[in-house]
Amino acid sequence: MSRILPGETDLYAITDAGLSQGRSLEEVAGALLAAGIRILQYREKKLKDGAMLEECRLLRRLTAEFNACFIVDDHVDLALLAQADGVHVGQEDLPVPDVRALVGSSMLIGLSTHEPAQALAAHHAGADYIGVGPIFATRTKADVVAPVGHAYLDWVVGNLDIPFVAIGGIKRHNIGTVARHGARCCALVSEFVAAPDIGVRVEEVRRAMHAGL
Ligand code: 3NM
Repeated sequence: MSRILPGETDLYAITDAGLSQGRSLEEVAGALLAAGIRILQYREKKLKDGAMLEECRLLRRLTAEFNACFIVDDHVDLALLAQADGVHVGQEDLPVPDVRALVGSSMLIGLSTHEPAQALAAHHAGADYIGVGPIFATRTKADVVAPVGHAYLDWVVGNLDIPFVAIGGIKRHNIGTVARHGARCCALVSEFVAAPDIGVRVEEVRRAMHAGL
């Protein structure tokens, strides 16, 4: 089990079966972890619960081999059953205090936020970290709010002391500006899982982030 927070590591990867170019979850996750990704989130919107539980257990085994942190999106029950390190919820999912009542104190809870009021509420409710986004336009998440650009990110950097991960439309070519605005951890979906060579892509993204390109 590895409780690693955004900010303790620079990149946060999220799975997406539909964008993975026909590769298996095991292949994609294995490539991400071998490339040094330390936080991996399982995000799956189509499968039934039984199939998702099997995939969560697979990812739990893989992340444990790499001492990486394993987070499950949305599904508190699957996070508990697969002994994940954390669960990530959205604004319309179960409220953070109720999730805490279910998962206890040792499991991380992440909450997606899109504006200052939501970030403050997340902090007060006891979220361990927040998602800050979408920084740029993204087609990966259905029904996502309009991009918040850097304005909301700047507000979080200037006003809150809570671990956070910037997300939404982040790519090799723009991650440098996100880093320059104070994001110490960025989450990427399509840029990683759709890459022809995931290991090479993670290296390129990391280099661009730290160069502030
Ligand atoms: N959450 P990509 S944006 C899962 O703003 C998710 O809360 C967002 O995918 C938020 O890196 C997003 O492919 C999708 O743009 C990000």
